[in-house]
Amino acid sequence: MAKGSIVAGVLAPHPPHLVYAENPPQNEPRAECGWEVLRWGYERCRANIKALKPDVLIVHSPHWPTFVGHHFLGLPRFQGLSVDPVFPHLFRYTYDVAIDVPLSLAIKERCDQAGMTTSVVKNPAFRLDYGSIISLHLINPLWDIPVVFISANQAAFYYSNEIGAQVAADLGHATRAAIEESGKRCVLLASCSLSHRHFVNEPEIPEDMSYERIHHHGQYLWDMKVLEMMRRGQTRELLDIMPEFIEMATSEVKAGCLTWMLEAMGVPDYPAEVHAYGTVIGTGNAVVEWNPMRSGRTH
Ligand code: 2X7
Ligand code: FE2
Repeated sequence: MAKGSIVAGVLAPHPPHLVYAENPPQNEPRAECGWEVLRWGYERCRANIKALKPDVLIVHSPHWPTFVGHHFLGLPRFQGLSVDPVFPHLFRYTYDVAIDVPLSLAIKERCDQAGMTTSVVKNPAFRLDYGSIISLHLINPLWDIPVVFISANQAAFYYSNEIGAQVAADLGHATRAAIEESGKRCVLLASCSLSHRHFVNEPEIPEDMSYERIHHHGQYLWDMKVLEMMRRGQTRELLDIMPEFIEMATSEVKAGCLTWMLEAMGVPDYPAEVHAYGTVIGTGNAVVEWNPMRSGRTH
């Protein structure tokens, strides 16, 4: 069997507004428009990912936070209604998701071997988190590729951002080892925003773009700094400043998603492709693709 590989990694933010504005049949609320720059960026990224013909999409999301280790899904199918607790008027999404259970359990096994705490969800009524569902929908609205969900273990981040990063890195290395053994072509999704201060009031028409802007300038400067590092392939340096970015911009990368993905990909030193940057209720969001084939690097 050929060695499995990570064929791409995507920073795939999950504001529910983006699915709301797309009006897919799975989502109840209807929108007129909104957040086009981000949505068009997702469109371009989606085409690149589709061209890679991945066997599996693996997603790590802050909205499946766990406090005793990392959790994995152990059933082949989950169906249900996902409702964003803060934006229930924007996101009420009926999902039907196929899980790659062998790969999910193989990553769990690799984590166990590395001395990490894990557990497996076997409750068919378990409700999948909205962050993962949104990123997966925006990357593959047809849902025709099996997925693996990984929970965000927050215990180490409570201790410090630096220790949190170490645990996220261990998870990344375990993920990569399991993928290589699986023989599968995988795409990783780090489901998070960049800067994450947001407004607490919404306009009467949520998609009224005359209200949409960054929460404050300092936050924008941080987003531009980290995007420039991604565009230059300075990923090691980015990981070095991540603890400070988390503090200064209240960044959602605190959940470990981006660190997990970059570490699993071997800390790529080639330029990432920034498909779009935009704000959603004041937060900074970017769709960014690390694709070794497109950057001229092979595995
Ligand atoms: O979960 C989110 C988010 N991360 C960013 C913006 C708006 C809503 O929800
Ligand atoms: Fe979020």
